[in-house]
Amino acid sequence: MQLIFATNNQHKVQEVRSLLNNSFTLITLAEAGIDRDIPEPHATLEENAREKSMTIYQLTGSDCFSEDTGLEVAALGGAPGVHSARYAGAQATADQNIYKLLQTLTSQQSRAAQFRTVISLIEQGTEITFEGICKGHIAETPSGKKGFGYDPVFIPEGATRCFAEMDLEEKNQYSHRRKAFDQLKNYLLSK
Ligand code: ITT
Repeated sequence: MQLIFATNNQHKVQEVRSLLNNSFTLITLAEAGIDRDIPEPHATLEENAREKSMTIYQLTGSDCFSEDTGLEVAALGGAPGVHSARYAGAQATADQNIYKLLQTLTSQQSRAAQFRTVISLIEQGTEITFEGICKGHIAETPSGKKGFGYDPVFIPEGATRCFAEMDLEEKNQYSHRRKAFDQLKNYLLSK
């Protein structure tokens, strides 16, 4: 079975490729000959994930999936959440987003946070969704150079180091993305 992964984030492609067994063959947008920015205009991860997967399904007619991920900080009412990529501005870098997050949290007691991934799979025009959550907390200062996004400041529950200090194999033991993909793979294998 072949599925197009509707993402322009190469870090996500790398992580998801590391999680594939024989459940399906992943085709990137580049491999499918698609070069376009997919809009994420909505207020929820679920709606944005559907926008991305439906955009590519309508373009190709091929089964595909997308995922939208947000970092949800309890003391900030779930922010940056769906706005995680653009927290410090439309063109913000990961470092700028992290800086804003750490500044915002200086006055907060709780640093509890979670990553939440929503996968939207489109099979012959019909959507099915899967969710993965990784609970943890935001570190006082960034550490590590691995991973991407907020990985230098996120410490998952049960660990003492940030995601950015872990090899991918170790991040996968905890990660939101791995949990959501376990469900996608189980669904595909059970058919
Ligand atoms: P798409 O093309 O798939 O939309 P994106 O980079 O826009 O890629 P998202 O909107 O899903 O992806 O992700 C929002 C941001 O959340 C992303 O840019 C990262 O900064 C951050 N993020 C997502 N997954 C992460 C992870 O596993 N670790 C750290 N940060 C992550």
